[in-house]
Amino acid sequence: MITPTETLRERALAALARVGAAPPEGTDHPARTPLTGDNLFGLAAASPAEAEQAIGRASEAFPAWRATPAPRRGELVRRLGDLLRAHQGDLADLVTLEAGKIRSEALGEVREMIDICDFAVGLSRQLHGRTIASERPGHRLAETWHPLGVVGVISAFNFPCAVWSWNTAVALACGDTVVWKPSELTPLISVACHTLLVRAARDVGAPEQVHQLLLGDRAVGELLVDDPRVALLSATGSTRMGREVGPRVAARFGRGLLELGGNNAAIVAPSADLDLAVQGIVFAAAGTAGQRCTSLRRLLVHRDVADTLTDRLTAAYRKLPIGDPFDTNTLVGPLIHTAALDRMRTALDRAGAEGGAVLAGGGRVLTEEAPGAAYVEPTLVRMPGQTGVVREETFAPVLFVLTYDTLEEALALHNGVPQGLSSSIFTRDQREAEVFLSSEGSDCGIANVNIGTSGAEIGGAFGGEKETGGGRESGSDAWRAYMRRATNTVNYSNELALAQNVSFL
Ligand code: UN1
Repeated sequence: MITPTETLRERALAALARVGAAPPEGTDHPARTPLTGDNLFGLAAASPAEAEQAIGRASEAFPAWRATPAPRRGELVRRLGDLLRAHQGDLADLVTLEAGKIRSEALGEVREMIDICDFAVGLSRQLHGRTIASERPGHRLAETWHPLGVVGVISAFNFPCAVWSWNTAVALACGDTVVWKPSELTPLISVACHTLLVRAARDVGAPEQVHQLLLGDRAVGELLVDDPRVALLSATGSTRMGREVGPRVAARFGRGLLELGGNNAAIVAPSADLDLAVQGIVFAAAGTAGQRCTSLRRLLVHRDVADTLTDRLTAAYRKLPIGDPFDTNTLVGPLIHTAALDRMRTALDRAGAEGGAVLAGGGRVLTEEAPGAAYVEPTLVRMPGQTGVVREETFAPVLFVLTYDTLEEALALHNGVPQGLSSSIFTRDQREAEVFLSSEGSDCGIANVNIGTSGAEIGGAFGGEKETGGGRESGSDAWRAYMRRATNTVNYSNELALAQNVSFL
């Protein structure tokens, strides 16, 4: 049973009311749900003039925010974290309603927001630079980190609020102001998060203008991309989008932080603990209906264990409960829309033409109950090699299985795709694990051992290489992208000594 649209609408209204958001009104920006494929409400999109004004407000708010001591800025983020904690269930409802995530993953996404707020509060007391040994007597060489300006955040439907929070919690602690353009597919969760942030600002006496929300289509995003007042543009989405955005931001000497497509692989070595591998693989490949940037898309299995592993995976895939993500038994919710289903079918057709054999799944389900939605069976496809379709990212639960004989061959296949986000190896051989993590191993921004490719913690830096765009968000020292560095040379002697022993005058 799929929850009827009217019930979903009521659920959305109730969640919005509890977070204190105004009821949606408007016509030009639909809010829809992938659970049934129906529209829930109409919302108002920002006009180009309104978008300009919002960027203006964020820009005007910057000088005062920059001058606010960082630990005081952290108080805003702490309050935001408190409000996110208090509204976990409401926010998770909206994530499920708009992105189709199952309850535990929707709550997990909200948890990620709370975690990054905690992280950013601590960070607000740790924005430190280095002191460096000067080559001159009586000199001090140091670096200071300053707030950067307005940060534009463009986020995708699949992590409609966590990716915003990685950027926003860190940017606010760093003294930046934020303009957010969420995915057109997830406006309600964006309104809810914005409402809570505005409330947090009121509660702690911070200026509300430090955060601006812009609902709208591509044109609104383009304004952010091209506006010289936007010092950093952090964009999450497809490689195609990044190819357009990156050069445009660079052309105006803005900073870009890109988190683009992944084509993540796991290597399964002969020594792997197969119980653990099966669990890790199924979550990474079929979880979130294969719609994470970090979803597992390629499985490189040693020939000795290939049949055993594929048999076990096939059995596990056949048992996966697909359906209404509000049903606590469901593990696989819908794809975001029927266009995603079309792309999945095209990929499967191509795989067939390139010699692939479907081992499990591949079908569409619940077509009668929800004709406008796209519920699909996670699909396992055995491929004869790393053909064209395997080298591309298809944002759906399709896992291509390839076999290998030597680790060298596995690594060549592993790195032989244009993307470089996440990766993993299942092995009990320490030497193999270390090779995989070494400079000769995985070429990705994330490399794991005995755990799948998805589900990174916020404490590490998140992002990847090659066509994934090179950006790093979230934890570790990713905050540096949100600040500007000044190198300071201070002469506390009575002499003017020039560097490199230069003499003059
Ligand atoms: C994304 O899909 O854009 O590592 C982000 C993960 C999550 C974030 C994914 N923590 O799967």
